Amino acid sequence: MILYGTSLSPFVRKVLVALAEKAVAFEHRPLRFHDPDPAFQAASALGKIPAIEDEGFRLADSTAIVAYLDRKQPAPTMLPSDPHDYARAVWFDKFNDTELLPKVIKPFVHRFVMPNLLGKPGDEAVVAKALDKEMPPLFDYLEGEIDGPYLVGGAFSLADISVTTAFHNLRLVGEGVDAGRWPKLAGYVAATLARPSFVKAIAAPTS
Ligand SMILES: N[C@@H](CCC(=O)N[C@@H](CS)C(=O)NCC(=O)O)C(=O)O
Repeated sequence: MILYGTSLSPFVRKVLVALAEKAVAFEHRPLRFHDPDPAFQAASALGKIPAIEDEGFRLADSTAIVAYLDRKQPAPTMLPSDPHDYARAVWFDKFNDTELLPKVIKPFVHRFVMPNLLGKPGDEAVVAKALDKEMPPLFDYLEGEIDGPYLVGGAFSLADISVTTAFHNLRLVGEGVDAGRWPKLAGYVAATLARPSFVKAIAAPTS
């Protein structure tokens, strides 16, 4: 299996963590989104990362790839079988991709991606608004959902991968969860980022 995408991407990191949890062997091509590489373009119609090619099967989208991996290599599962747990894992993945990550990633985009990769200045006003106004209600919600080391079903799952992935990018630009205000979330994020699969995913090549 070939995985396309730099490990700096929180979406690529979702796949890297699932691969590590399942101990699946793969070749990593850590390119950026919209890379002109023809094999990558064939795997990702929209030029987004991550994408995979597995013996001729091509797929882009982190959630779809983790679902594919879960059927191909079921143990340990990232998608619980209990109906309630399964549905909540899908919800937390969607919550991250549509609500949490778009806000949590803003400091990384404005302090790292724009100045370092796009040659444009970042906007600290956007960062301040994200930190002070946009993230707190989402952190409040998560603080109320956390009751132990895992979000769903008493085991590590896609819910934990998704909800945690962008916090590494936040950490890279010197921000994080205020442990005084959100103690459960701060502890949960720190413990999940320290999990061996996350440590391995974070250490994967960025370019
Ligand atoms: N829904 C996709 C989103 C992937 C995505 O947006 N990746 C970013 C990099 S972190 C990207 O490729 N952006 C380029 C673009 O949106 O054109 C997934 O879960 O994989």
